[in-house]
Amino acid sequence: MIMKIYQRFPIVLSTILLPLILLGVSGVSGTESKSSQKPNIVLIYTDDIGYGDISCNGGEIPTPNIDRLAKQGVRFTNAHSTSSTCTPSRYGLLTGEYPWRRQGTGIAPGNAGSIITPDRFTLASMLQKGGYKTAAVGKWHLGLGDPKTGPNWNGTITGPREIGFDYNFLIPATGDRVPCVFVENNRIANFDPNDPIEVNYGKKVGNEPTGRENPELLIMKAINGHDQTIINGIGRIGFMSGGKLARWNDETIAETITGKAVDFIKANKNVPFFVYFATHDIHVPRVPHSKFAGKSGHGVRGDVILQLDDSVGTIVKTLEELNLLENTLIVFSSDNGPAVLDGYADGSAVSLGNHKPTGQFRGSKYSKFEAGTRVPLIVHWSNRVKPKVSDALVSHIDLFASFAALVGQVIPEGAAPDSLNSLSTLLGESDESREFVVEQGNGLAIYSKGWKLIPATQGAAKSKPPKPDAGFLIESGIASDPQLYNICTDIAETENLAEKYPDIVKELTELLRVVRENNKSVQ
Ligand code: NG6
Ligand code: CA
Repeated sequence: MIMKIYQRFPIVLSTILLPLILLGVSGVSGTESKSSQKPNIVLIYTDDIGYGDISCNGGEIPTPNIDRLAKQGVRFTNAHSTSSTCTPSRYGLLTGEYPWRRQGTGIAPGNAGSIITPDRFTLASMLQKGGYKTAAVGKWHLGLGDPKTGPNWNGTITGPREIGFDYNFLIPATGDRVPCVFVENNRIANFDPNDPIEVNYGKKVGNEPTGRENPELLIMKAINGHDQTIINGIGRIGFMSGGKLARWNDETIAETITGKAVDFIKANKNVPFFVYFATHDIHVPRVPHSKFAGKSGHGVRGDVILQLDDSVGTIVKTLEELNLLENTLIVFSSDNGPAVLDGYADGSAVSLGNHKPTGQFRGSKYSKFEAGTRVPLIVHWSNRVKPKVSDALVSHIDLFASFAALVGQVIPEGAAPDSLNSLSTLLGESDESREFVVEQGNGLAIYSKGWKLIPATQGAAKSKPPKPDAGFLIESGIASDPQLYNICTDIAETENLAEKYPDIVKELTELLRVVRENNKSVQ
């Protein structure tokens, strides 16, 4: 097997290089008439939606709008985000570089400085260069402002605009982190200069109650540190004061950000546009609008799945009404696998019933087991994509080079170093798999040709098979012994075959070493 991997490695590189060189030679730049035919691109990047959370993947909560995209498009069964948490996944998606190659790409606090600096060539700047109007709407969680000192909340807040997004409307970090305000085009939306905002992740600021001091004021019980400043009755991570007029209403986050995405689409209907629509759903805190509260029969987590599906429906309906659906490439996916209990005791665990957020996979968000990064992926484009279920191995890291190929943009040397053009697979025109994917949890795992290796972690406990009927487990995958699973025959990663196949352990260990040490996937 070693030989196979090593023989194929250069082949992969040449299949990547060749199209790039060809594009370079032909110098595709896009004339006016051509650019008007370019497909619009809407990338719906959901938060913590597990593989099994949508009904077309077997979920119990109906998601008719998402299912419609799947029915008319390509539904992938083996698609991966780069990481099993948000910040690194989004970093990988937007830069085409594996996040673990860079320091500072872990889950970011709400006052982190910009993690992707203005000198970087990003997915958005590539599309902007290709003639697209670009927008980032929704959850950001990639830091803002000065990379070292963080944002100036009461002034100009640099960030997405500086890395290729013409328009932005953002939740700065996550719903469970302060500041609980929206940022629109580099300023706090509804900012009142007489009520300046202060944010601190170390010590209390202002005199508003915290979840720790006043748990009786909380509308949902906080666990694991979600007990700092209380905003709208919910304990958050971090402390904030001021900005009272600017604070969001948790119940209307979904409709607010969906409305902003719709407005952007309407305003740009006559030019090619790219919308990175990063939903807050279904991250914690889960506060469904009254339209959805209690409607799923599976608690608030189910209700926000309904809410997410409604947002997707609103976007699709807008495209349809504007006659744009046929020529819009819609990509639907998630930044990482599912969590059920993630900071608030909101009753989600007991409300699951037969709903399995992870589908048949082991692990969860934060995990190196499959459920950490194996996420839903649907590609819809009526003009070009034919309905299909694809089992090809694909990764978010490749969206950058694939979109570049689609719009005829050449990626400058050094940019998007891990992104390979897999456009034909993404459009369902080919079944070609990636050679491997690296799965980042707390540490790295590698998956290639049906085998999955989770290398040993020094000092950890020995690996254990999952307990039958253990319900929803947060499992990191960290263990002191190497774990090898044959995903083709054991999709739930139950039987560790590392002792039985030491050669495969060695080969995958070596492949992972090469990928890490090369500093790039594209030569
Ligand atoms: C974790 C939080 C979790 C969530 C996550 C980020 C604790 C104990 N847990 O650190 O609640 O906010 O970060 O989720 O603080 S993500 O989807 O944005 O990566
Ligand atoms: Ca997430």
